Amino acid sequence: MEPKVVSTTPFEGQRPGTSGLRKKVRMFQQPHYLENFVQAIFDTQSELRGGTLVVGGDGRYYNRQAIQTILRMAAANGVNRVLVGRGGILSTPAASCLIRKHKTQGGIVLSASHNPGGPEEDFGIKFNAANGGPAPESVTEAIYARTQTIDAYRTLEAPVIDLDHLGAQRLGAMEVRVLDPVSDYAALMESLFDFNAIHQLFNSGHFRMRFDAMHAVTGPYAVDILENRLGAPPGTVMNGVPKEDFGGGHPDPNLAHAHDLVALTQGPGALDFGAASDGDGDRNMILGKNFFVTPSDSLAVLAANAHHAPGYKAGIRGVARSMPTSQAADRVAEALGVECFETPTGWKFFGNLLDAGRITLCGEESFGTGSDHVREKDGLWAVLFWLNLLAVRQQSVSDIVHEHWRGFGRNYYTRHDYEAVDSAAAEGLMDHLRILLPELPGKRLGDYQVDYADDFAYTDPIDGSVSKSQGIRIGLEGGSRLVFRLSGTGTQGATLRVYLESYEPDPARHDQDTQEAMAPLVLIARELAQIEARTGRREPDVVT
Ligand code: VG1
Ligand code: CO
Repeated sequence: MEPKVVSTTPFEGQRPGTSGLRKKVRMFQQPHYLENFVQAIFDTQSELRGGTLVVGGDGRYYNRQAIQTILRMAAANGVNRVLVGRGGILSTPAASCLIRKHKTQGGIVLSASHNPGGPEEDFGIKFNAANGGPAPESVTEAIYARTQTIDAYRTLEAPVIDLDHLGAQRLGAMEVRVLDPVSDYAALMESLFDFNAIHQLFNSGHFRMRFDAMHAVTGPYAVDILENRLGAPPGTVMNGVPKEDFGGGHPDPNLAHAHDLVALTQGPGALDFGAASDGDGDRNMILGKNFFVTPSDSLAVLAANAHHAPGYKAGIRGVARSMPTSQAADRVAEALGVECFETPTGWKFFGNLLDAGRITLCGEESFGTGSDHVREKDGLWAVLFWLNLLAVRQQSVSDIVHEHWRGFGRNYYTRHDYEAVDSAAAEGLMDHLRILLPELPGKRLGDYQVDYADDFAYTDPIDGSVSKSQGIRIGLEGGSRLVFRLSGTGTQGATLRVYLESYEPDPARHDQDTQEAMAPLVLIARELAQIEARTGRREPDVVT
């Protein structure tokens, strides 16, 4: 098994986006496409030579083939050992957990997260560093730069590695160890949450829940943790068998895509609790009986109640949220007297703050919540945190959130997505907003006066790196906000995201319908950005 060197030429557009390189499967299947990107990782991350690498993915179409390619290339590039999840399966948070627990030099995670899977759909790859987190921009930029000059990659001629049986195998001089993808992760969860209290809640006879794994990676994790370890009745996990095409759906846990689960929490006979996770297991949706918890509120409620979970009983050090996430968590941080950070979209921006011990909890409006236990957002972790809270507080989801609003006020929140918009039109819309920015402060928009308007830039408080143009932020009097940005995870045209937030301190006004409460702001956003004129779209494709 001699390493061989294969000549290649660069592909355009291999710059990682919000979370790795995501493209259509067909793109990845072109000869040398995946190989070039993987070689760029090995060429720029020299500590992998002689080191240990974690490899796994969300099980989508092309996962197994990509893993075989990566294993052969890892062996040819002098990696000493690869830890891979059985069947090639690792949820994103479990990959992060393994990197940290086994102190590896990094990991390669294969996923396009919430995007659909299948031969005509999406695939993705990203590199996580030794802290378990997505590589920071300095690293992703170095990888990208390498893809633009690459002229060869190294691989081995070797038989296919058996990924379906636990144990060690050799590939040239490298060891491939196939691990149970669930056990280390489940043990970590058990160390953070009160499993006895949750067990009792399941046994109380008056608590019914479902977890929707959406035919994606969390199925095996949820069955093991919820049903086997915590004693939830069999069938609690729905759509629990991972499929290469996620059963044809979008594995995106939101009100639009997890409609079956949402229906189970509504009307007569509604469940007490519903939860779902996404393709790679890092997102979560939390539902109560006839009640939806916005991800922004979820972060705020968890921050305010963290001391109820054993892993956080000493309290939290600080909180961070992505810029478009509502400011609900800021109020909690203020009340607790801890720091609060506003970062650009994408989990990679939380890594330094977590490593430095400045924050314990962090979250994004896009159904992402997490803590310093790993360096990725973590879907099942959030679900277990909520179950821990419900078990300890003995209240319904709705009661807990209403009580939270009474104490802190309510941040009404909605996100409107316009998908597969013409890229030039979307860029034009953002440029138009950028030109408007200087004249906005002090101006009236509908009933609101503009406090500030900027193109969000972030200086990392730990390493001083600067990230510019992270979205248009328009702050209105009274704490309301409009935010506009273009997605960095889409694979077709551009996706315009419009994020709207309105603050309501008065408890008498905490039970309005969200879309009704937000309607005036929605109109302002549409007009200001000239959405219909510039994109031809009257209505958003997805409202969450
Ligand atoms: C989206 C979300 C962002 C999230 C990212 C990756 O990015 O908005 O908050 O971190 O997806 O999540 P964008 O650039 O499309 O808005 V996941 O679960 O797809 O890894
Ligand atoms: Co995801």
